[in-house]
Amino acid sequence: MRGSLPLVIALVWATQAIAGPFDALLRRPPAISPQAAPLQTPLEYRSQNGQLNVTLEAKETDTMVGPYAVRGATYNGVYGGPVLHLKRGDVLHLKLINHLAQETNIHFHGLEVSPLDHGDNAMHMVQPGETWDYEIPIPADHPPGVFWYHTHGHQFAERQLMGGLSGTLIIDGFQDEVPATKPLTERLLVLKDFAPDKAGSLQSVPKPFHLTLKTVNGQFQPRIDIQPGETQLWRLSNQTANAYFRLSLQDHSFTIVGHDSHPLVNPQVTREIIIAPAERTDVLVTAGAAGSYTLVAEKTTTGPAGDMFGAQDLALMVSAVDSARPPPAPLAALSVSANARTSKPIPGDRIDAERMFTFSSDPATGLFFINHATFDHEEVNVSVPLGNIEEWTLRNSADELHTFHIHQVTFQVLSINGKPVPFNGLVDTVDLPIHGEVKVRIAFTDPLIVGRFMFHCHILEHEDKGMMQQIEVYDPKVGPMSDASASTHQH
Ligand SMILES: [Cu+2]
Repeated sequence: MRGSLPLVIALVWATQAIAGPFDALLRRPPAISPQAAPLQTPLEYRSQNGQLNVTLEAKETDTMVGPYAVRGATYNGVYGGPVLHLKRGDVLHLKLINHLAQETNIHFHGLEVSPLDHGDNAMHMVQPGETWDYEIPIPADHPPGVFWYHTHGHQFAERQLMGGLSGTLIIDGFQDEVPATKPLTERLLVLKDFAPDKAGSLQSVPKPFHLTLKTVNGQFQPRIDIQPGETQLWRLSNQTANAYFRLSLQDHSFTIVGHDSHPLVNPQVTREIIIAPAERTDVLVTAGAAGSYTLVAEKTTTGPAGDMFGAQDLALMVSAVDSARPPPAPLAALSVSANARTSKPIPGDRIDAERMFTFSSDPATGLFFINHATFDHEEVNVSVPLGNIEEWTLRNSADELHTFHIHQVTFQVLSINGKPVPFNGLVDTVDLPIHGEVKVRIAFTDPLIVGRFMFHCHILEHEDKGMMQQIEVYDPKVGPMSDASASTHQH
């Protein structure tokens, strides 16, 4: 079935919205009115008594993105994606019904859970008209944070995800790990980017991405309310197929307190945050004097051979006294609880294997490779005995960025271009600089992760065109199911 069915996601233009308004939008976005609709959280589902039972119907959907009528593919009709709330120790029962004309499935990004059977099994495809029941027990000691789930249909992932097939999964408890954030108003900001072609079709994703609609929680240019002097916790999740976000907030700075769900050991104050596809960033924002401040997505580029994403005003932060709410309390000193598991480095006193992966592309064929091979559903590329702690060198030999992500585990970034990186929390995604390399340490030590899963570039155009490999973590008492790792070095 793979590759054989056309994806029918079309954009239906609002009568007045032929290319002109989109072009105008990208040259100079309209100023956002303080009367804009307030930022909302999309459809939410919360676990009860240790269970979350939810049915997600993947279907083509006509929806409004601001003033623009678009046709995407959504879960339960919500372009911004339903939000699933769970607690550690809960079990997620998720029924996926595929109403699309092509295969799809769901991957639970960042969760350290089983990849087998009805678990986080991104190898299993759900055919058109079929239903699949995911059962994801969240371990009692699982790190809390903002995770997300999305389609992982190889060769369809870019278009399906851009059309809307993603959502957020929050495991409660981040605020317990960073106690100063407990009293703060928490906001989820899901960043998406929709790029129709000029004919109004997402049948093929247009290049370059000169027409894009950037949204927050599926809303076009919403308003974010805050009081002067108030600090809020904004939890940003990049749920785009390909787009990097470079965010600035007029007259304000951000304090980064979390990355990829996990607390930063050392919070960072910055005027600008860059969020790669699939990454999550938790920031504190303290509002200045009463007034309106624009949250801007600045222009980004992924390199000479990559893509350009135009600037757009994303949202308007409106700072105003709200007499219905208590005046904001000062922020307590930031520190990370000793219980935060992902805030401890991975021990490096015993490294069981070192491997090298080169991320490359061929402009002539448009294919993308890891170690000179495109993804093969049938082939296990790396075989790892459970218990290994490994160091991987990830080399980018292309004229554009790649974004490394591996399922089932978090990892530690050791160095970027040979320069040691001070430990600042574990991550599940890392940017590979152009013609550069990143060294990471990964602990394949949790018995839950035994099975086959993937690592890949999270620029989904690249993943769809081959930049993905399969890994097997096996129980050494049983032995590997496959004969892999011939192409990588072990010692
Ligand atoms: Cu890539």
